[in-house]
Amino acid sequence: MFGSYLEGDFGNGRQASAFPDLDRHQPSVPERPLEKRRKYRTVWISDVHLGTKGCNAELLIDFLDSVDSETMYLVGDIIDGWRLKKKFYWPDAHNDIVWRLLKRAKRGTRIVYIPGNHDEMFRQFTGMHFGGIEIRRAAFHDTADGRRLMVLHGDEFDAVMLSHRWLAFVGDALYHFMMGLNRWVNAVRKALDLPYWSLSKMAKHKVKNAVEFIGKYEEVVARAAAERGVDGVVCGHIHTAEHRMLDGVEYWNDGDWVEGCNALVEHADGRMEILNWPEEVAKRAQAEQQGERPEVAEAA
Ligand SMILES: [Mn+2]
Repeated sequence: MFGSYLEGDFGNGRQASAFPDLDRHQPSVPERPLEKRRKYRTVWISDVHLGTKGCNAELLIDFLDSVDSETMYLVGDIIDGWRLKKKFYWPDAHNDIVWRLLKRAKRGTRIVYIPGNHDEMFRQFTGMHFGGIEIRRAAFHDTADGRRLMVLHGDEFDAVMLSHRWLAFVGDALYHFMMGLNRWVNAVRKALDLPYWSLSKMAKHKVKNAVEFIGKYEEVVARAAAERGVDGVVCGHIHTAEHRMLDGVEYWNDGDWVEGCNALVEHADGRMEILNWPEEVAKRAQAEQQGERPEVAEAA
């Protein structure tokens, strides 16, 4: 009866086709078939920054359509609330990603979402479930070979690294604000007959120390993991995919989907690997060019 109402003539010459398609549930980029996906035990991704132009949605969609896992950790900064608050930006591709994550949870993948600092608005939902997705402040993951890993976004350590805290803001609007402040500071200095002093130049000089900063960050995170008595730690936040052993503690960073486009995966036997998705796409294209059937390549 309801169906005939939707499909019927409204009596005013308007056909029901003008009615929105209430059954539409497909993403704008159609999902690729499930059978050809690589299977992993666990997948970790973070720093996707949905809601910003920086997010590499196309590559992430390709990744999600190529890979499946029993468990998936979303290690923070998935949605960039900071930028969205300033300027609303939400292309269809970003819905396609959310659609794929919800669909994956529905199909049975255990998804644990650990909000980061850019999506800290979701931290208030810690302990709750959303479309089958568990929201946690941090998690402990047991690998197939019996290692225990602490999983967290990693902004927790910004406070420990106070002297470098400004780095969290570089590349963001605050950097521009800082340059504005620079002009203001110098107007005051000029009025006081003091020489020009460049705040942004100092910041740029500090960027050169980024390598040193990253190294120090990794040590701080690994030390915190050691104090917790775990075998290792998985985090994101600094947009630098990495695997290091620090005083017997494994440090893993799953990178980001803004520049690097990396994911961390665990194979069935517990072996872990950082995937660089642009490289994986290039390898796939090369294999296709050589006329290899992907099924054959997979079986090899
Ligand atoms: Mn972050």
